[in-house]
Amino acid sequence: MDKKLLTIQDISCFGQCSLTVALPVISACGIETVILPSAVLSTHTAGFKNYTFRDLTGDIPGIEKSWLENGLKFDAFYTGYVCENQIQVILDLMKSCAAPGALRIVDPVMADNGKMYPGFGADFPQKMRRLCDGADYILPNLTEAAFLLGEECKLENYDRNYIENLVRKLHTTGAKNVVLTGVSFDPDQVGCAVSDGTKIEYDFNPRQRRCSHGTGDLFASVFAGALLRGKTALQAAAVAADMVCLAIQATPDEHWYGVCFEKVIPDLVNLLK
Ligand code: PXL
Repeated sequence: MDKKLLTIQDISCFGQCSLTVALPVISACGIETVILPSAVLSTHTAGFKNYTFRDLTGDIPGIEKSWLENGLKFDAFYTGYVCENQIQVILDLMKSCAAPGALRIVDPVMADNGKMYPGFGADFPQKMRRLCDGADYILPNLTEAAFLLGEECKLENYDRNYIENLVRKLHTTGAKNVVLTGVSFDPDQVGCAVSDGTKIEYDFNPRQRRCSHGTGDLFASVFAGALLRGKTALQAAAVAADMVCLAIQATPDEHWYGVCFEKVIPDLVNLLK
């Protein structure tokens, strides 16, 4: 049987992030993608006003029961933006609905550019650590990494030593492999550090002319899809980073709320051939 991946993150109806990116992208990788919405929002929370927010925590146990009664199990789980009080129900579901050897990929979505996203309390990073514990892969950006470790966030003027220490400390969450994003030792290059707990490898791309919302979700979705297609972690991270660059390049300047990943889905299919 082909592998099935379950992704758990919000539906931001408008905004090109979370599930509206993960479902098309992982599907384009040729992987059957099952979704579990953690919440439904009218838009994402970065730059829109008056967004609606419905937390779906209460629906999860019933969905889990229905899946179990139908014998549905998953070969991989990929979690993204989840709600404050949802960690335990997600851990329970990942246990009960796991096929033997199921993989856990956790993108600890909660912060960027030194700041927590709106709506998350100061203790959310501690809760997120529980999701990281036992994960096969975690994919924090530099801000999320510092928050997970309860440290001050350093976004510039750091060296290789700082990054490699950060990566080593991230393994103390209980994560087996760490992919740290947004790493830069040269103003013209940005990339990621990939660690299996014994060695740290890097992948770099030219820095794009601007940052864009939703690139973390695009990176994690491509990474998950490529990994399930049999790529190594470093190869999957490299494909994911290439896709982020292509998507930014395909996005007009006035398109402020996300990246036009739709236009580069053919490139993704080619990169995975
Ligand atoms: O892209 C991460 C993300 C996901 N979901 C929601 C968000 C954000 C970032 O702001 O607001 C609802």
